[in-house]
Amino acid sequence: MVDSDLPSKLLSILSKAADIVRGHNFIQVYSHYDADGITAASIVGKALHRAGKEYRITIFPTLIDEFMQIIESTPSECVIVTDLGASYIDRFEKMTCDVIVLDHHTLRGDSEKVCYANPHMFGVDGMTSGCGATMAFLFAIAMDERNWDLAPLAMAGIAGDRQHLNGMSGFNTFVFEGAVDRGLIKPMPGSLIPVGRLYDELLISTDPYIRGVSGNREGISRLLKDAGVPEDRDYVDLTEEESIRLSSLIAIRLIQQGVSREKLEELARTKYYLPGWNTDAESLSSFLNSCGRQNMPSVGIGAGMGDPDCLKQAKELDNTSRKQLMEGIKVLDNGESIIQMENIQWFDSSSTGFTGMLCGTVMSYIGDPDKPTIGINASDENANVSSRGTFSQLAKGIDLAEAMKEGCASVGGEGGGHKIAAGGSFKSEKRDEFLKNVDAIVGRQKQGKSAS
Ligand SMILES: [Mn+2]
Repeated sequence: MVDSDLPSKLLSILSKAADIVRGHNFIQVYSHYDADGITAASIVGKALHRAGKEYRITIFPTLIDEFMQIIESTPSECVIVTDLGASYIDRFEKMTCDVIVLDHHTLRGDSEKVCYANPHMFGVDGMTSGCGATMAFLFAIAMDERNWDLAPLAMAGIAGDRQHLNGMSGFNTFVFEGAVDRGLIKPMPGSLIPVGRLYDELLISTDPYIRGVSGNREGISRLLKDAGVPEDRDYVDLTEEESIRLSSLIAIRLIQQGVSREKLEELARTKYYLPGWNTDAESLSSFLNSCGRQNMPSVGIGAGMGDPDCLKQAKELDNTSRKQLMEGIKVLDNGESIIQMENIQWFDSSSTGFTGMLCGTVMSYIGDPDKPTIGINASDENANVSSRGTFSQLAKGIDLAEAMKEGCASVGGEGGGHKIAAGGSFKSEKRDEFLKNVDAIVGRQKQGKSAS
């Protein structure tokens, strides 16, 4: 694939962004704290470093009014916003400095004044076919062709936003094919078996979450014994027969658990090995994600920009958070913690955090596959809400970006995101009212579809 496969309007926006940056000595970068946001910021940081620019990177957990005010009061004459910003274009327009926004969230409007690139502007789906890191990467290669070596980071961002699940599409294809041609990414066949030392991985892996096995020492020993696989085996050392026996047993257990065909196919997805990082894109994304979640995004940025000590620390943070996530899931998998409403199901994550990640696991492995899952952390004055759906729910008319936007607004909060995964915040005391409203909104969305 060559540049001509990208829309010419996008190329002109990106080259304008590159020109703007070349005209400044110092650039302030703002990004999101998840794996996509951290890879996007690392890519931009590397590109700025190579261009001899001074820069500063600030990471936000989400873009709300309070953080928007911080951005608006920046003394910097040039600002780059990655993996955030789509909802605030009108406010960026009013800023007097140069503003570049590289985002992929739901488009609320274009801009004359802000140098803004979003896949949705070009008929490319920002939920599946171009993420924050993709847009940051396209900007980086517009700055300098040498930045192609940052493609593995973009791939980790793509994996972080789960845009690799159904294969590469849209702008991601451009990044992927160019990186494969350059030997920077090597696709590997998929498997239900977690990568790494099997016993250890089964103890902390939640994708798949195998009921009675994952996080359960006895269960793991029994599964490995039934499959005739020694406990100290590593994924890469499995014989073909061991691999077939083990993946068959895992598949049977997941089917008994009620896991959808959609999810099983997703689990057997292609993995993307990154030779320069000696790991795969999903694992790198998990390392960086854990840094953001544990309030150490700077470690993630350091790791993303290639610092070996930061990468080591990121791996340790990842191990810790995967253990905590497993504990959170085991608590939810007791049959009572997930509360069923007419059109949605929800759980309280106030004591554990990890709201979004728990939401994804509940949706795939524990909850009712027909209802969107909502997780609410109301441990502070302001509650954080996450929601996850499935592609088959979207086909029935459900749109969680709209449901979160409308539901949060109905109780004086703010929300948004993607149709399949969205979130927001509102005053914790409004929790029950919010749930009642979202239940009604999702009900209306389903009715709208069946009526049309
Ligand atoms: Mn993103």
